[in-house]
Amino acid sequence: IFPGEEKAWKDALKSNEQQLTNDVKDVNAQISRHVEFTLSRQPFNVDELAMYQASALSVRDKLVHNWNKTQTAHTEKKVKRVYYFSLEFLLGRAYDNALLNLDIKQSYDESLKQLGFSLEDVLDVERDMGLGNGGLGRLAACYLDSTSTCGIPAWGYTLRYSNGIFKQVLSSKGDQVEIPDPWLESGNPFEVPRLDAAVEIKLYGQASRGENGKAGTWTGGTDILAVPYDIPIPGFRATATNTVRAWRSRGKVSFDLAAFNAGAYDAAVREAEEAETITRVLYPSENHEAGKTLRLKQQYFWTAASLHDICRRFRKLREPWSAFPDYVAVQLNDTHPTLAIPELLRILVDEEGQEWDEAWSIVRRTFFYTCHTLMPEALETWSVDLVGWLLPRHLQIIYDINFHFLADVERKFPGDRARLARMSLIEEGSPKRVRMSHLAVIGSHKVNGVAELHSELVQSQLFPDFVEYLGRDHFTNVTNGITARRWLYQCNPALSTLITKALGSEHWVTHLDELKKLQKFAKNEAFKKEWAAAKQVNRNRLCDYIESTTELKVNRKALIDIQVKRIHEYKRQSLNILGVIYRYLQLKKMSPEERKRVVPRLSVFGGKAAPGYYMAKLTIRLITAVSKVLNADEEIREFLNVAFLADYSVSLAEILIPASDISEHISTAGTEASGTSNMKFLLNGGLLLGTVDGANVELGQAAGEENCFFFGVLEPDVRELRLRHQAGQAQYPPQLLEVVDALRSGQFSAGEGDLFEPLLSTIFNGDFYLLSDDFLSYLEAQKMVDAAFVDTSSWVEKCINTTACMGRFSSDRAVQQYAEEIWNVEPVDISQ
Ligand code: CRA
Repeated sequence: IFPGEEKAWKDALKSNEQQLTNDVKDVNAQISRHVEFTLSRQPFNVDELAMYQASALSVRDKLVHNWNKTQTAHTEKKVKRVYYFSLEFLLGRAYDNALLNLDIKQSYDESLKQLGFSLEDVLDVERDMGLGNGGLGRLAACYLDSTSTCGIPAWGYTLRYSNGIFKQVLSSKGDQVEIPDPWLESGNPFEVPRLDAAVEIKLYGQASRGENGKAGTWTGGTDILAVPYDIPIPGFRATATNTVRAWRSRGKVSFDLAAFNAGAYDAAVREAEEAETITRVLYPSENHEAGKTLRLKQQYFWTAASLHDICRRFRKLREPWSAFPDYVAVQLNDTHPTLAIPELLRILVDEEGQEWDEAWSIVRRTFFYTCHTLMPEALETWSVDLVGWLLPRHLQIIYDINFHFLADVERKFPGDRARLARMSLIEEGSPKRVRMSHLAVIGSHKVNGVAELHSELVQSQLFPDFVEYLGRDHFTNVTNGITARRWLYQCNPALSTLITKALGSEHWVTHLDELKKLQKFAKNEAFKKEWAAAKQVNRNRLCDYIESTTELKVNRKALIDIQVKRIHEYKRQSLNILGVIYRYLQLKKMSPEERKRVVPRLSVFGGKAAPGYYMAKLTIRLITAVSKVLNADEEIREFLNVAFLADYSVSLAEILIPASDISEHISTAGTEASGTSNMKFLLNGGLLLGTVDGANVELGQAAGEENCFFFGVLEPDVRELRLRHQAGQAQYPPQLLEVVDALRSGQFSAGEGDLFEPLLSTIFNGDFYLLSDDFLSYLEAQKMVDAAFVDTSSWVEKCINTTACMGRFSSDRAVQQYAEEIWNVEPVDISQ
């Protein structure tokens, strides 16, 4: 395997390895080598950014070393790998995570000190990899972290958007303003470009079917280059290092010399520009599909490039195609990558000469589909005309799949025309549309929802016909999980240190069930004191952040109540802020003496609104407006304050999550598929205020309902209540009307009484998200929170018991469950 002299190579590689040691002196040398040779700088010329780059590159060297070992082991052992296709990977920052996973943070801290920098400041230079919108993208990041830690061979496939999720700033009026996020501006030391592994991807052109299911053709059209950039994902104290491969689009001919010579300067670069546009920006909406052409191009470009890569790897094994599913499992993260199904079929039939039936069987054993939402506005359909124009061969294949599929449905349910229409891959209408979720369900081996309640609703509400047709076993549940590395060990050193001290080792970081042992300390007064002290460290860190980024002065003893997530009507930030207004109105009625008996409260909000989502943006305006009024009210602000923190991100979450006393997960029952920040807050010793929805249900079962604050209507009642609203028979509680009156008076909108009318009118016109039905029980739950918080000792006990029960919500558990029950992929020991 070595070109040239084996000994020469081995000696050289050995000497490279020896240079990766972690003594401070060696680390100094490694960093300075990058300063001198990679950055080509002199010590006097090193600023924080340069130090970040040089030191991060020295860390990358260590990651790359493990990475190569991992990939070599996987290849030599011919293991089955899982490929996680996700249009979003919300990785956040990589540097601190790598230092902790490799257990070299102390050396770097000391080294940077000696070289004249503070590690903390240098870590702060890194920009978040914001290649995602929210839960779905962060879930992908947590899962890759866990595959590495658990030794499961995995690749993440995604797009390398040159602009990630937009940066959110607030205008002086308190409205959201979106600013681009060109995160790659000063380079990314954590990626490795693989220019040699670029592949060509076709769009448009002409297609023809083969006869009797034989090879068809696809010719003409435009070819675009897909260039991979690899990001190493280290396991915790493990050699195993998996990869996120992110594709960048490039023009095939970057410059048209003939056009340039003819004086057509624009035309000379147009084609390249158009090609590059595919990965120029992440679509900034969550749980909503706009059906834009560029989005479909992104989806095809990404899935085709990824499958190309996977097939190339498979061909090297020289196995028959029927063995493909023995080496390859592809997890489709929501419907976004569904085009992978007709694309693999196309490769097998048109390029590899497989018979249709055999090819379809290979496809169905390769793919697995996770459904992340029930929101009708998020379920993807693409117009048949658009698919046919962009991907003519794929449209034929989709029609052929549909033909065989509907014939089979007809055999099982003869004469049931309505059923055929409901199940068809094509929705009739004008225009006709391809239903991507139907294609994902029948082209996959298993379909899973992301929490128990959601998985049930996926079967009963979304795909009941498919459950009857394919059988119950085709559907399953894997409740989401989070990585304790980032979401406790890294973001909350104060609590992590305490837990490690109590449990005697760091074993819990990779075996989260061990937190159970904390229960025996729940009544230990000394331990409780330390627990509360750790929380105060985190509260102070957040309060410092708030005071340095907003004009607020906050009460550091106040109960910190946090709701951070995308702004969406179904997540009901409006319920929260209406509750805050109610609290304010009551405080105003109290005497100063009475007020002193009230538990002071700091309500923190954060989250981005999709740029075109009017109601969500108005909700932000309402929150910031209330914040201004409260903060200006000298009588009240000590007892109640509201902070809207701009530009919620992974890094900001790392500051917020450890600091909460209460966090709010208050979606209308049946609307939030799982939620994952709920798990993070509880893991960090905050308590849950939530509805009986998504993973809240299982969190409540695990932590014990006595440690959570649940309220609100239950999912089975939602339909009936909505009908009641539509029939105009709904009741509006006086407490809600009091708040509405205050808003209409202009008290929170500088006299502009109708500013928030569009928001209020949704409550009085159908109230789809059932604010009026849940308002009273929400206020009740908040009252119980206040009452419980007064008794500090029993409050801390609840927090300890909650954290102790979070083991099940580890993403290690989730990926192991996927590996065993869905992918049939085994962990690999890299050290042997
Ligand atoms: N928006 C759900 O809404 C869930 C995550 C991850 C979401 C969340 O409740 O926790 O997925 N769905 O499973 C989604 O993106 C396209 O659907 C989300 O992040």
